[in-house]
Amino acid sequence: MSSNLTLSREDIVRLSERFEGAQTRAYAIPKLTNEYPGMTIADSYAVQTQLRRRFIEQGHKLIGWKAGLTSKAKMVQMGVDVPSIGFLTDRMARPENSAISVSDLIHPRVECEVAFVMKHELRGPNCTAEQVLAATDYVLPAVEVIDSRFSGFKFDLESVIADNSSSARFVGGGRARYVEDIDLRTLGVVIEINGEMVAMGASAAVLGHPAEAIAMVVNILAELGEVLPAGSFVMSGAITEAIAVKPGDSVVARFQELGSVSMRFVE
Ligand code: OOG
Ligand code: MG
Repeated sequence: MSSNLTLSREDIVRLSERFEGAQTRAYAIPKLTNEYPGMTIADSYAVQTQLRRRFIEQGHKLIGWKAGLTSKAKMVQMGVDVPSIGFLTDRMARPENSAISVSDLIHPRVECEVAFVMKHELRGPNCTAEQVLAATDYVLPAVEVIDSRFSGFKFDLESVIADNSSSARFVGGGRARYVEDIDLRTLGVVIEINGEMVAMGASAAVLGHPAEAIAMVVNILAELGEVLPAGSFVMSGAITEAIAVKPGDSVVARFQELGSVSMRFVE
């Protein structure tokens, strides 16, 4: 992937600083391709990698990865037709049933996802869904709170990957299950906000089977020269479109077989 770089080392470092500022101080910036129309996906992952290194240097702990834009509903909503990945750190995690502040976010949206916890390391390329299932310790339901750093939540694939695929917060919870005990393809999910159903779907919406999304994460990691370590927490991508939230909103994501995940949003 590094062979397709068009940005200089200086540009990559400067852009990672731009994202760090926008994330930590919660302000929107124009999408990157306005300034760098010729940038490539390799450039985008180079900026994301630099951002990850900056956070790790500051003491953030890498706890896993996420797949993004893995369902038709998300691709249609965002106008992008290729999935992406992003990294997850300890600073993004929030406890189940907690109050999540929106004052340090720009325009948060919630998504419901199946999360995998790995018992064995996985390496690409050519990682398959079968290998993912064999390497999985258990799955659990999760809600991701995404927050694009781009104005109007508008972007293209190059821009969103550089922005760590809009990663902001996430909440894992519900009931953990072994993959052999459930059919991961047919899990129904419902999202409720303030008691009203706002979205619903089934897990096959994610690339036909959520384990396919984890295999994709492993194969993109291989292109970045990385492996997926044992113990990683990996989210497979939103099943339905993302739903905007505001202070006062109470969110419950109900998953068939996996229980529910709740949180509320405050100022
Ligand atoms: C990009 C991140 C998408 C998902 O689960 O599809 C994502 C975005 O839509 O802002 O996290
Ligand atoms: Mg997501």
